[in-house]
Amino acid sequence: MKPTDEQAGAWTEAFDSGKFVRKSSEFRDHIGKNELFTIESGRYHLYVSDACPWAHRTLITRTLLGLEDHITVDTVDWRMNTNGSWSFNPEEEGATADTVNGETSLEGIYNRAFTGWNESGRIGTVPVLWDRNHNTIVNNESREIVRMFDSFTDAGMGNGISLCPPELRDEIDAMIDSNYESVNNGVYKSGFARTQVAYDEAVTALFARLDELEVHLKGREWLIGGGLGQLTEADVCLFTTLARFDLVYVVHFKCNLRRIIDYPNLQAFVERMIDLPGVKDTCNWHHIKAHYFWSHQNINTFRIIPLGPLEGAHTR
Ligand SMILES: N[C@@H](CCC(=O)N[C@@H](CS)C(=O)NCC(=O)O)C(=O)O
Repeated sequence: MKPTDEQAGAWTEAFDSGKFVRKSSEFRDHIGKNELFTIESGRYHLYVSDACPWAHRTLITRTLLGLEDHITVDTVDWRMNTNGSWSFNPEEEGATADTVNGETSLEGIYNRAFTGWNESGRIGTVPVLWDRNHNTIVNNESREIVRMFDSFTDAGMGNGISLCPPELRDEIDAMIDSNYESVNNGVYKSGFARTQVAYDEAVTALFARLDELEVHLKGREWLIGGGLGQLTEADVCLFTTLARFDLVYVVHFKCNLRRIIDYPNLQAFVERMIDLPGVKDTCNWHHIKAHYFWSHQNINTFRIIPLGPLEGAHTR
């Protein structure tokens, strides 16, 4: 049975037997693979929420690849409305106006890209990759946006780093796949579960995978490659979930078998990522914490934002 939007709270996703089921992203074009969307400096724009782990992947990748001068960014307010919509609010610290289209909400962007969007009842997620030339959304799936940014490197932009070298691509994809349902989406499946069975299942799978990753990272710095490994998209995709874990998911999503700080190798991995040049500046701990506890009123009725924890990734 599908709940009404109101029952679903802040989320537009469906529920199946009490399990949270994430909807797939709507815009799936690719810069560089299609004549419409050629690789050009200054043409593409990211709309992000600093709170969102999926959007955070695109911000970190932009930074690590040195694409700040080539891809512009606007940041929504951390308050997601109860219908799941995002607003632009330049008055809020760390948030901006929509500097490209002058919209006041993200729905406005989706409506520009897809006439009738507003009437369709859909809200629109971050991240969004916008094309100034065609005035449309290229893509709103973080994993694909991250991959596209690597092709800017091939076109001679940025600092020349690749986070997805062709010879590691299959390994990277397999690692991202292995972490997606259990960890990245797993925290949401735990937090939004509507039955004990659905919750138990999600949390068990989540921690089983974290246990495996803890072993995998023993004696390594990065998830992929020989020796200590090499930094790739797989690290970025895992990091944005782990960085939010102790601050938010342990309490808000009831992911409390252990904390990341209790896993020495996972904690070292999180700290290593934060210490990479520019990454700490992409971590807006206030937006992250305030967003979840305030926005999901269906699981935190009085919007109380906890004071702790005293230590964790956010104090790095
Ligand atoms: N599959 C998408 C998921 C993006 C997503 O779910 N973003 C959330 C914020 S963390 C959102 O904008 N939710 C608003 C809504 O569902 O209405 C991706 O990886 O880009």
